[in-house]
Amino acid sequence: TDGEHYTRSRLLYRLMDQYLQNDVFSIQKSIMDHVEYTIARSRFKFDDFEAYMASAYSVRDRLIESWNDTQHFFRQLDTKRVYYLSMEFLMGRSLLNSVHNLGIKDQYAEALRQLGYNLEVLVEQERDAALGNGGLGRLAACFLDSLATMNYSAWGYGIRYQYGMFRQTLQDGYQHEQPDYWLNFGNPWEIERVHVTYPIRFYGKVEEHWNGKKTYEWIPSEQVAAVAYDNPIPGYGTKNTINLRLWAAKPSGEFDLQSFNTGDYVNAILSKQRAEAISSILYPDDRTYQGKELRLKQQYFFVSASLQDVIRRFKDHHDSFDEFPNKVALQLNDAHPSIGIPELLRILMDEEGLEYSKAWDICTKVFSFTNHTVLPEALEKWPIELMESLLPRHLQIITEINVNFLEELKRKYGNDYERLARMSIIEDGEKKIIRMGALALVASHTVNGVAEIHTSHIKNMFKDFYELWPHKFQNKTNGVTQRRWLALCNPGLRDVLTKYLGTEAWITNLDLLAGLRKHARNPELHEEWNLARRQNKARLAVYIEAISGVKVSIDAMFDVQVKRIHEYKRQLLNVMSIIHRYDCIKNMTPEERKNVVPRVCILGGKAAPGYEVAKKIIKLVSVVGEKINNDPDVGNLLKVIFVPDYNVSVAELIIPASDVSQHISTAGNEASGTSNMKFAMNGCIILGTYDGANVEIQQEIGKENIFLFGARAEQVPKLRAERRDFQPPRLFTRIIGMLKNGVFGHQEHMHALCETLEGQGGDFYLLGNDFQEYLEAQAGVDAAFVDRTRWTQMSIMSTAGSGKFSSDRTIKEYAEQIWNIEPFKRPV
Ligand code: HBZ
Repeated sequence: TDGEHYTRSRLLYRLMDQYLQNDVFSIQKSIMDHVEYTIARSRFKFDDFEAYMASAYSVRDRLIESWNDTQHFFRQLDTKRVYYLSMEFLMGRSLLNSVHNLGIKDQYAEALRQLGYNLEVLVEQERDAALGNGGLGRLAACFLDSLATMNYSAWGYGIRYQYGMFRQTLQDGYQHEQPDYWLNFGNPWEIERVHVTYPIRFYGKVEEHWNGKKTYEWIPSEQVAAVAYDNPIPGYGTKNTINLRLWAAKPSGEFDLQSFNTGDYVNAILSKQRAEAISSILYPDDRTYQGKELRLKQQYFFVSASLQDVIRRFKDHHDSFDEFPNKVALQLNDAHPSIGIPELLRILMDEEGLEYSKAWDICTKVFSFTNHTVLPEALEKWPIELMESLLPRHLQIITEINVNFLEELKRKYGNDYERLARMSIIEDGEKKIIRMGALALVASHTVNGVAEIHTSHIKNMFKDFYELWPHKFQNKTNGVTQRRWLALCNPGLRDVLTKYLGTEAWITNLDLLAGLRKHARNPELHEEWNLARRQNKARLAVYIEAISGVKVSIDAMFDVQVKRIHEYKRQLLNVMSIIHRYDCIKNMTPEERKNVVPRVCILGGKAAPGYEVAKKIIKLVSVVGEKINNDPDVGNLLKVIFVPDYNVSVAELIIPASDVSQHISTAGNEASGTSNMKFAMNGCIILGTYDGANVEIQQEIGKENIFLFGARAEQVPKLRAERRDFQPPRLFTRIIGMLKNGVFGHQEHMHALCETLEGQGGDFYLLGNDFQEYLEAQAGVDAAFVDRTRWTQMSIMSTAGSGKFSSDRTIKEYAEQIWNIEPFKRPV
């Protein structure tokens, strides 16, 4: 009755007043309740890990409130939502980020202090959520932070891998991979939604039916269930909290009845168990593509679950699909989720009864696609037989898309069969192959590169498509979230920035950093700037000693290269210049040595487990470090450190403590890079090539505040063609000689590595060509470093010029120019 309804509403409103409070006492009470009732420990005795868990659960309670209200708010407004589909989300830790974004960091720190715990210590108890390889996955994580902070109606969709990125250990200088069973002690940040589950089907056959029109019925022979796990993502300075929904594979209840009925009960159970394998492991291959069936299964698994979820949500509010493109934007993070294109068509046609033309029209209005690399080995291509066996209906649909597309091309280009062959989604040849990149391009309304130079390269890489649809191509230069990558990881500098800018508003408006420029010569700022940075270096020095036993001086220049190990990123070039430096020092008189700028060279990064050359480079760093660090003749003038298990948390420690950071890929290979932005923001000087976002960083912070060197991208093809007649510089061959002659031992190993640089077809990444200019740039870095005033000014100017590289700027561009969505801020 109305009366009952009224009473109930009043009750609910009264209960709303009971929302969790954020004063110190309420926080303490909620932490203690979780100690006792969630982790079942005694209020009088719980260790740091248990205190971390209880704190995390208490923060999660607050996230859930905000999450619920935000979702309710969006539902009521029936907002257009963007769904970010990504195989990878490299989130790192959540505790500090959550309390910071919710605006309750100080209260938690104080609440814990009074209880006898230290927030900074508890933070270290958390395991990284490492559900990604590198740049692509971390970009997705930064984007979620910006989407939430800027009040966009957005969800992330991905896979809840049981094993994230492997843990790297070094044994005798060699990389070893250890499983990352990150869920072992429970994950307090997620919410399991046992009722949000969808069937995901594989294999089987397709039947045709005729009832007035031809219809298709897919009769799959395997089924698993996708179960949702929600991870709330709080915005900063807003009440909005958005969602990252990750799917886990579970055995499906129904479907296998047949095998149970055959009587083989035990084997039927065991075969169901295998369902979980689908979401068990993140492929650790960054840009090396192997046509593994499990990977295609993973892609289809998470994309199908996500689309079913999106359509269910849409249908809650709508009876027809006409409005679908006005309510849904689907972003493909690289071509990995592009199996979603035929999946959406399948659902719309086979399950919702739409005609092909109508379904296709919808498809082309909702999908957009980001490309992250021009390396050909990263392009995903699936053998047609694999698709036919795993997803037979999808192969039919892809074929239909392709037939229609080729017809369109014929109308336009006539019988230009070469062009048709280049553009076809299905590559003809001895073995037919499906080009997922082409599929994504044909179906998406927009394709974007991730930095200006990269976008100009993809126009070239997809030349035919660019000629056909120039309007589809856009640039969206990457960005990073300054919440995590400046405010949180560099509290010392944060205070200095806020003091000199007179406001904390830069935390949501990074352009304000430009206001530092007018203080760039202020000696008081110089002093405070350097003090903050020195404290960061001191913290890192403690860590380095703990992991390597090597004591480093914080007066030395910290020279850093941390990123995935890959030949194109040229860690080998860095090591060769270190060897050169060592060689020079060894040949100096004591008088000359007085002028050497002491350096600590820090390298870190993981190699794909099957990437032999990359693994050899890691060993080389260890071997060179071993020799140099123990050479009393060199002392503090040069140290070489390999930091094992580089991940988000280690990056948060290293980046604020770096003086120089290296981004030295062969021009034309690094799509953008995002750590370059993090380093620049934190006042570190970039030493790099004219590649990726380095070019735009230089434009923003000024030529005089950055060291760029080497061949330009447009020269690279010619240089490669001329390799045959190329004579590498004498110093370059000298270093190769030292390696091969056993100066660092391990001769066989060194020979194998040097082989990649020598002979016909060797040195594909042009280390020899760039070596001389690299050494000159390095000398420039040394000269700048000894002039403390100049150096500090460069450092300030780097930070001041970093405003553009906030992911807030990037997300605003996607929202306005690709997704066509608006912000909706939840009222307080
Ligand atoms: O994406 C990186 C780019 O190398 C980097 O320059 C860029 O800043 C970043 C964000 O846009 N790419 C990746 O991390 N990974 C891949 O491109 C990739 C491609 C295919 C794969 C796996 C990884 O199968």
